[in-house]
Amino acid sequence: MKRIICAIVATLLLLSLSASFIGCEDETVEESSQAAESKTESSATEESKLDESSTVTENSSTAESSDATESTESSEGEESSQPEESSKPEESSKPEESSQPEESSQPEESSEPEESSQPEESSKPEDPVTSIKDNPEYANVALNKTYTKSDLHPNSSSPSYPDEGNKTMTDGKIATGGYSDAAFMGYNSNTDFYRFNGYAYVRVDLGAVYELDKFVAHVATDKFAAAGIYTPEFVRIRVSNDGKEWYTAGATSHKNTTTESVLATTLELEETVTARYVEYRIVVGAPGWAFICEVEAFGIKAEKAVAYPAEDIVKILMIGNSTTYYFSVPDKLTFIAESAGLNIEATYCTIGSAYLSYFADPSSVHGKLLTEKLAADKYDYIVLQDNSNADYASVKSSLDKLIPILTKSQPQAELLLYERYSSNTDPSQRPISGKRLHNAYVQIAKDFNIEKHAHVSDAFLICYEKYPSIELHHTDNSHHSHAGAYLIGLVLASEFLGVDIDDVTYTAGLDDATVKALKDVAKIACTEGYNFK
Ligand SMILES: [Ca+2]
Repeated sequence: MKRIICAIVATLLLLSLSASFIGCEDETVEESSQAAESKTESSATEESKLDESSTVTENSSTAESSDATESTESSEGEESSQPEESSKPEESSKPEESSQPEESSQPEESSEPEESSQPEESSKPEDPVTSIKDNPEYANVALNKTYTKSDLHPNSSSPSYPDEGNKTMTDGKIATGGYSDAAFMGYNSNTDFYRFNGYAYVRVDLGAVYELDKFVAHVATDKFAAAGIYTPEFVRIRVSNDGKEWYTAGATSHKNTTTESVLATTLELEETVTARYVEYRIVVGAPGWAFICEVEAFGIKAEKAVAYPAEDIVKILMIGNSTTYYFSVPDKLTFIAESAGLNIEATYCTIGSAYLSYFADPSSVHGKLLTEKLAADKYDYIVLQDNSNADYASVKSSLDKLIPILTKSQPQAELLLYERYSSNTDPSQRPISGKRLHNAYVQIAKDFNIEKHAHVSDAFLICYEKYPSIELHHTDNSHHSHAGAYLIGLVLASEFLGVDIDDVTYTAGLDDATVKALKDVAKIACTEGYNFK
């Protein structure tokens, strides 16, 4: 009590002393709020977009048809019709980011006796002095710079949402109208590039090396969910001084909204990085469209390029189909592992409907994709996930061909089995096909001496029984949902990487009760497993 009174007195004293410094706080506040939140007065144009909205819906339904994969088990369509799935991206995972810079300018922080026992507090007051934000040159240095990008549209029937003269992303114009505002560019999770890689990208050449501390992408929100347009789950920011060596600076976060048209998903760094090139990897929310109208990078001219910190990173290659890329399972795994203190990088090698045998044929699209991914990096782990129609004999015959290719190219990599869930659209059949899948993967693990085997089929079966209200399947009633992807990520993180599920703070924007239930399910699946009758 005495300490608190002392602290208050000290604070009051300090407040009066430091009143003259308060002005400098405004600058910081201004920085963080310059997100340029939408002006929603559009709507006049809204009707004229009806035709466009049908284009969007059309395209998003074609999205599925190529996933015909689990043909007998899955039905196609409507990736885009579930607005609520993606309505809570991981804002909760990094709430403190945007508020951190200001802390240091609050005078009372340093005056409280108990604060001084925390070593990091005492170093904070220096930040504003060294911050590049204080430099009068500090600005969005991506403005009007050139860029390259991944493909925008899934097929030729979709002429909408183009890039206007390859300038839309950096022309300073932020959409203020509906989703047909020409300021938007559209990315769709059904493009080949997206499905093979798990992201779409915009790569800006700043023209010179800059010192940067903040990255923003202005994106359309779930306000347009009915048209199949969703807020991206996040944008991963990668930077490079030379266009060859890349460094992952982090991922953006935001508070989702359904009332505003546009939000600024933002990454703010505590330590600056230098870069000439900035890559924005857009990871869509619900499968469907993501609309972007501007990317920004804030900083000042750098005197010289500074080498990136050495990354102690676990690299994982994930080979499979939509059961891996749907709702970005590799990214869910990454965030789950990162929140528990592991630094991992998960690379997609995925094509809708693929069987593992397809990847063993070097002349096929699948085989070429695998060859490219194997040549690109050295992986610590390679995850194998087969089509749900592949029975034990089929998986075994695929792996007889595929494993020699993998071990020849990546002798250091440990193979891991992702025991996939049943994608049967008839819930009453899932225990039967779930058991079949479980048994097949157990036998495969023995045959090929694969030690780590993620019991995802077990987890789904446990969840259906213990928490029937949690919807693990998407609106097609076949693929997994956003919550399903989170559960898969938990099981993979625990069984592949040894992550303690209790240490996981990432929530994927799911509510507390759902996160608690899914963690409970994952723990049971990874220890006892499902009680197959
Ligand atoms: Ca723009």
